[in-house]
Amino acid sequence: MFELLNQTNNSPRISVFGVGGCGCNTINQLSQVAFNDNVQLIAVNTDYQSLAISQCSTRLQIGIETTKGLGAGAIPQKGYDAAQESEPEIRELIKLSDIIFITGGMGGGTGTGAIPYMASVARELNKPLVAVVTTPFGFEGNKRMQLANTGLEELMQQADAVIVLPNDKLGQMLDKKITLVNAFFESNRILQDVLKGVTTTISQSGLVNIDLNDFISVISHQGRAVMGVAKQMPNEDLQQTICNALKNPLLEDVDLTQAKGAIVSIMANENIELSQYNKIGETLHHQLDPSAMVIIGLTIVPDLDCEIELMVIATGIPTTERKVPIQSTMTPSLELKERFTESEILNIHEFLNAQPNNSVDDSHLEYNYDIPTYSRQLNIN
Ligand SMILES: Nc1nc2c(ncn2[C@@H]2O[C@H](COP(=O)(O)OP(=O)(O)OP(=O)(O)O)[C@@H](O)[C@H]2O)c(=O)[nH]1
Ligand SMILES: [Mg+2]
Repeated sequence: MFELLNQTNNSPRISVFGVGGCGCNTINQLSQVAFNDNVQLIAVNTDYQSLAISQCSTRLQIGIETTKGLGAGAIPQKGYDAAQESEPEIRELIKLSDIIFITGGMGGGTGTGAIPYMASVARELNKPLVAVVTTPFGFEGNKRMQLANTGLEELMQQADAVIVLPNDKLGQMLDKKITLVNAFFESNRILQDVLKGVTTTISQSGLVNIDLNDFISVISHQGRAVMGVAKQMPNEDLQQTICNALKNPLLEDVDLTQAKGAIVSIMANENIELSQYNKIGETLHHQLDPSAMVIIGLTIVPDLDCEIELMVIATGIPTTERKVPIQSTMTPSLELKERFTESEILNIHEFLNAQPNNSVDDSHLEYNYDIPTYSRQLNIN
């Protein structure tokens, strides 16, 4: 005789940390979207003012002693110290999570310093972590780019998968007259779409199920990663849809043929054909490293607004950076401390003044955007 056991809700808990001004903007944007109860959004900042306007219910002010409620002044060392000061709270939040997404901008103080530190805590606690970070616009200056690169290098040593969104791509790929706020909105939306895909995939039981361990297996291929979502409309080419999901033009250019793993979530109505399902697998195998581990899940959604919707995360794309063993979170890397001691004050006034007039409607932005401090002073919003 068998008896079905009562099952408690044991869907994985997904925590999304938005760190610094950029990270909090993303979290504010995500707060407007309905995720299921297993997703927790957490705004993390040194800057009290930015947290005060955040619409996220879980907010963590880090480094109260270190920055006295101000930002980290584009000094990553301060962001690092702030995270270290608040390690007990960070640790508690991470312990409660099964999967962690961490997002923010590299090049400022808080995100650049705190994100690698937080990733090191997650690593120590053995929690899978995907970092989604921006790199600065070229006009923000070489020094800022250098700080961003150093932060990114440090992050690569701590995080499982690192997805990079170069802000310069926003200028290249989007309408030249787009407002700064709308451009940020587009970049932050990539994480929004993928989160939606990941939560649907992992927390619902699909026809072909993907569970937490599948996710961990793919994510643990350390390195750069890409992610994306694409829809196939009637009469559209399925292969093209797969390419669209894999090659979002706002992501950094990576060599997909070296990707060592991919997780693919397919949503389709009940008419999906076996040949379509096969084609997705085959196309991915052709695009990635031949030895790549590809896990494909399928969820039947009867009222889908397209033929097929795909969410892909491809991982394990090598970079030239050397991986080093994790540092104990209690003994910060001296090397990192030294690298983050200098910073220049950013001056992009001239650039912003040279921008074309805003012509794109931004009325969909119902939340307060934390415009980076440099432009806040100029009252650009
Ligand atoms: N794509 C995108 N990039 C952003 C956004 N906000 C800021 N940035 C970028 O992120 C970088 C870091 O800026 P912030 O996130 O404001 O810096 P911070 O981490 O708060 O650092 P401090 O203010 O110095 O403590 C900037 O140089 C911008 O390139 C955003 O909403 N979207
Ligand atoms: Mg800030």
